[in-house]
Amino acid sequence: MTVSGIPNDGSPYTVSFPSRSVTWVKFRIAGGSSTTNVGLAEIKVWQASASDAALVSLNKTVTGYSSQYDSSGWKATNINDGIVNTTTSRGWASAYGSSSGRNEWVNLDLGQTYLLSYFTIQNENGSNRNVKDYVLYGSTTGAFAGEEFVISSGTIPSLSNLATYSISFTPISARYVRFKGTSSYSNYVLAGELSLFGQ
Ligand SMILES: [Ca+2]
Repeated sequence: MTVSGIPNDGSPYTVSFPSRSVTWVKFRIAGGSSTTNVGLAEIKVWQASASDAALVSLNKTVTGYSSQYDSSGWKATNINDGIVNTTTSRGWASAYGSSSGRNEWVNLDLGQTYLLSYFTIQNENGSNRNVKDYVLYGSTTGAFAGEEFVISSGTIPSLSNLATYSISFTPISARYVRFKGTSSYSNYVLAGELSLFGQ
């Protein structure tokens, strides 16, 4: 990025920009203030904090799913529509099956790459039927054909009606994500709402 207006009186100058994941930074001087000598007393690069993260998955495109219980109240696109517990959108539920050994997933295209740092799962209303063991994958291509990487995995507790559970992880960049459930507290891999937070 191009920066201009750096003061010449010793006072600090703060430059904000969208977060990026990088290993190296280069500061190149393009012009000085008044002499042929230019310099810089100090440069500090700040790490983005989780508190800067915003909801980045709301109503983003569902690009695929393993199964859905029906095409209305429990369809895959209900997983990130911001709605829980209405007759038209109760959440995403997989097809009926065992409570373990499942491979049920929903893929999302976030529209651009974000530095993701945490997600929340909100349970449906009525009973504790939510997803239990999960893996959240990321991908830069959306293929999920071997190029994907694990963002976070673990166990979500049994949640009461409409309860929300938050899981943080080491921030990582991804545009495409797959939320996979391998077990559940019911015969459905189910989430009222999945919310991804990043910047
Ligand atoms: Ca929903």
